[in-house]
Amino acid sequence: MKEYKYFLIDIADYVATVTINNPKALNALSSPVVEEMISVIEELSAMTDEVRCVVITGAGEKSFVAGADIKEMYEMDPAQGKAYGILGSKAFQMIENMPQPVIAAVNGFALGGGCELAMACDIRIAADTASFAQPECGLGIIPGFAGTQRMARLCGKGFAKMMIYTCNRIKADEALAVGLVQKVVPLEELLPTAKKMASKIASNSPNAVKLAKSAINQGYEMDFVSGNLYESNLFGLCFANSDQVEGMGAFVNKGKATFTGKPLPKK
Ligand code: DAK
Repeated sequence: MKEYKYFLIDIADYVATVTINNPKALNALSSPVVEEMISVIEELSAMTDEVRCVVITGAGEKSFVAGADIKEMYEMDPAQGKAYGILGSKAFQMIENMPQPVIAAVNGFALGGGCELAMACDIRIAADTASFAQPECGLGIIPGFAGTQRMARLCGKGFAKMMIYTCNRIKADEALAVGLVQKVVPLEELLPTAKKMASKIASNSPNAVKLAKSAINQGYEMDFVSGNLYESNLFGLCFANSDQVEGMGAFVNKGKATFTGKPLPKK
């Protein structure tokens, strides 16, 4: 992989651990950080043979991501604001659509764009020290990296409105109660827990996991019947991949499946 100024990347046993490394600004997402993030996602998305699951976290013990860079935004004119919004939204959509699942290991503040980044990931695991907020309305803006959309979809409109209108910060246990995160663990157990979950995902068929991600993400935006049809089409595609033969063959022959995610040769 390329060398990055703001990202540390470790790849082992099919799991890529990506650490956002801008600790002086509590890992705030300045434009250079977001530009690098896009490049990191592009690289990892193309590495499906080596990477089957991604864990994303923040450097240090205090902050996952403290939001978009307020000092940078303070100086922006409308055109620059728009360009920044497009850049950030592109990065988050790329995370949502990358072939591998992404687990956010939320190690501290997940504020504004930080909470939005976590919501763009497939699964969120929080340290018990983590906190979440959308403070934008207190800064004269609204969430701009799809926070209004993803929070309402993940936790319901009432919760999203309460969080966004009040700018109140909530703790990890409250985030768990509303489904904003899926698990809360002590800080020292955060990365081991996230990596263990990532390894479990990586042990399954990468083709099936990729298609399941697409079925859930795309189908969620459709009416039920269309989503069900979309799922059926992807289900059919499973049978064009060696993982289906491997997985079912292992069951039939009482063995253990070793998945590659490779397509079957065309008949
Ligand atoms: N941006 C820039 N720098 C930040 C930052 C941020 N979001 N958060 C913290 N820092 C910097 C601080 O300025 C400080 O730097 P120095 O002053 O030492 O140079 C350093 O990080 C340490 O922070 P503190 O000294 O403040 O540390 P504390 O422990 O006292 O407080 C805190 C931690 C996280 C509670 C506090 O730093 C804080 O309230 N930070 C701001 C959190 C926040 O409001 N975040 C939301 C940002 S708004 C858009 C799309 C999306 C967005 C915007 C536009 N478009 C469509 C255009 C998203 C907006 C947001 O995310």
